[in-house]
Amino acid sequence: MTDSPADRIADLRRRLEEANHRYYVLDDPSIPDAEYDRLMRELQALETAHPELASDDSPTRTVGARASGGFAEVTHTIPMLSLDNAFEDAEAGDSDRERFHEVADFERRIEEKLGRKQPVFSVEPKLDGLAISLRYEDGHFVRGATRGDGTTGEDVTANLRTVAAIPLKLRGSDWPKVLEVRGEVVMLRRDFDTFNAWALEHGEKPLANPRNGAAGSLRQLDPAVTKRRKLSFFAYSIGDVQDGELPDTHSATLAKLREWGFPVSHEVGTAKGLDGLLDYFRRIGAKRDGLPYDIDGVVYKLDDYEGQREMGFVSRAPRWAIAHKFPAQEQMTTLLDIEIQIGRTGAATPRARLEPVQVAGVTVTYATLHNADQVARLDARIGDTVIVRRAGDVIPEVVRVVEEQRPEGASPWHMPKSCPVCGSELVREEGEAAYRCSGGLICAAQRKEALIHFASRRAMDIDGLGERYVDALVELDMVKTPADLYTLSVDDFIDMKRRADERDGTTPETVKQGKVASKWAQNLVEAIDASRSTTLARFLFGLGIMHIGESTAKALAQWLGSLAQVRRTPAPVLQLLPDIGPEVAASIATFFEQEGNLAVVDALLERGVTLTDEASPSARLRERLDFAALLRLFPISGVGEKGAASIAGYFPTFEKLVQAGASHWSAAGISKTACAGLEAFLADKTQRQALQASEAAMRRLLEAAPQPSQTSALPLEGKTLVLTGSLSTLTRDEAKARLEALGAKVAGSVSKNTDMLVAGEAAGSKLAKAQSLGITIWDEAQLNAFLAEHGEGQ
Ligand code: D41
Repeated sequence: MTDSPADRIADLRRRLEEANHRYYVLDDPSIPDAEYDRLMRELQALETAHPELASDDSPTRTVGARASGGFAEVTHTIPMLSLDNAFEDAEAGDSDRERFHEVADFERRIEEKLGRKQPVFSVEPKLDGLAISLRYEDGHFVRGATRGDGTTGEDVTANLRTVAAIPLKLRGSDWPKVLEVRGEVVMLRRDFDTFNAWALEHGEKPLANPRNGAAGSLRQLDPAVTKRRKLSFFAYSIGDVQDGELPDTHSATLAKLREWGFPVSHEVGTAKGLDGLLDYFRRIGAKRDGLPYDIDGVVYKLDDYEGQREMGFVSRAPRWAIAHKFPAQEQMTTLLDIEIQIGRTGAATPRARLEPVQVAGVTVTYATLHNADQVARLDARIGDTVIVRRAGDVIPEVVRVVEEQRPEGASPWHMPKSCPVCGSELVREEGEAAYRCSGGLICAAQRKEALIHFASRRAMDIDGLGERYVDALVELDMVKTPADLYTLSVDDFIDMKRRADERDGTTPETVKQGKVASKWAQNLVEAIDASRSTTLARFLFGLGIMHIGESTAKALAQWLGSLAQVRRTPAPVLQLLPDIGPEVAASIATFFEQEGNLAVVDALLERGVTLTDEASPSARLRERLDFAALLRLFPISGVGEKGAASIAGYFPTFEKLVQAGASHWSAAGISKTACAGLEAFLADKTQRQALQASEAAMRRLLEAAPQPSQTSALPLEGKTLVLTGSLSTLTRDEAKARLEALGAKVAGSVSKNTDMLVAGEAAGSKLAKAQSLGITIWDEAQLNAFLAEHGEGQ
């Protein structure tokens, strides 16, 4: 920085003014608060060092910008003070006094000036909203104004009247004749979420954060708009007071305000001395993410007014209060590169490599950019100045680009055409945000991820085989697929460690420590061995089949029972299982169609992996698998749900359907269009084979499923049937015997107790009677279909 002080001051003032305008007037901040504070401090320091360069209109003289024009100006009878900030000192040592020396100095100054040890403070969360002042006369709300620059603000009375949290009439009766209450207007997180969900649905611009929500809503010219965006209010101090008594401590005043009907944060309290203040700071810090509103720190205020008067002010800030800020969650840095990460399933995600920057106490070098669309939305370009945010435990993300600071010649970013790890093409699936590497198991990135997933706790649970060892095993080409893990010996692991150490240039501990060092290798081999005995669900989950999470793996295991069944069940049959849609079914079937995958599965079994809980398919498959349900999954024109049911009623297997042919279909009463559709469908070899294979697989599955127990299982148990007319394919006696074998009682005459009439050729009065009684009537074809389906066919 070779600028003259005058140039630098001019530059800082211009940037701060711009930032102020964006923040206060447009509610569209351009730089993070921490950067703003840094610029402000630099300007203050320069102006102090060069008093000749001071100016009355410097941003150091006012806080915030003036009214944006739409609202009347209000001069605060008693100015709204500003708060000094205390930050953590990142470079200081470990003791509280060093780390929090700004707070320690604040507390010590008070102790010294008042000659009191361990003074009592009111302690409060520092809500991140918009400061306002509310004026009450004779208990009625008469005017509300924004803080503005502390001396003049904007009259937002009409909007504040729509804020339900602000009382229009005070409760009780012991309030002063004139009372000004100061506090923060905020948007609660849940109201922010609700509003944004609404905005997204209605194509409106979502709010950037709750603070902007509060500020933007309050400064709406139309109060109806303010009302729709739900705001809240919390009181934290008082201004003008006439004709009335107030308690003599701040904490008691807050209690009074609560009595009079003002919301006061539930987190307010009192604390003694520096230790008490820092305790509170830590307690609120730990609770921060669970609070209903955003806060950016806590505020300490000397509790007794007597002491406050004694401490007095420096310019506009009281010397009896200070804001202790949490480390900033947003920082500005340079985007050095956009790299592509390949995930376990091959998903390609762009991430930002950054000039390292401290964000909330952690060095951030990478931040997520989510996907290619997000990069385009942000218009992030290599070389850009970007804002990174880190909140709680979430992965840091790039939230904004500071376009004003874009270097010349920076060009828009595009997704690369090929995988940075294996060079295979990156493809975008239809309707998906993600690009994927098409390299499958040849891509080392996916290989590592596949192994880490395979070994993970919820999959094969190989204790101790973490990312570090998987990386080394893959990079040294010692392991290509999960099956290779089961061939590794203690010596292999020791060898791996030695080679990895050599490669990294670290001293091989294994050489130094000999026998002791092989203990970990022994443990690993034991853990791998222990994983050989596992469950079908864990094994299926561990294979890392796309779209197959833990619960789908469990369902597959429960319904199908064995790996062999999972392997050979085609997609349409899988789709008949609960919660398995076409995508999931296709993903499973496709996985087991790949030679490479099958080779890995076979190798795993050969190397001793045993599935301890394999069983037969579930008996309940009978409730889900039938030919009609299967037919419905195929695109047969003219055949809907009903059509499929009636086709399957007459022709219960693929073979019967094909053998019967079109003439029998129409003889069985299947409609012309359905017959034509069926014919066209069966003429398509691929379709026909798919149906045939599915039906065969379905039958195999049902055969493998245990028979339901005899007592409950007979399909005609408790039913009374009557036979009439002549049957062409079997005699009456044969029919009777078969029906009885299925549990039916076969009676000679029709009554209201008859459940079903089987009517053959030339049926007469029994048929007429059954019709008049509304009894179910089967023809010979239906009877045969039923007998065939239940194992009593010819
Ligand atoms: O929660 C807050 N944002 C908050 C702001 C608070 N709890 N207390 C505050 N107390 C004061 C003094 C000590 C000056 C009465 C404040 C603010 N001031 C404040 N808000 C904006 C500027 C100053």
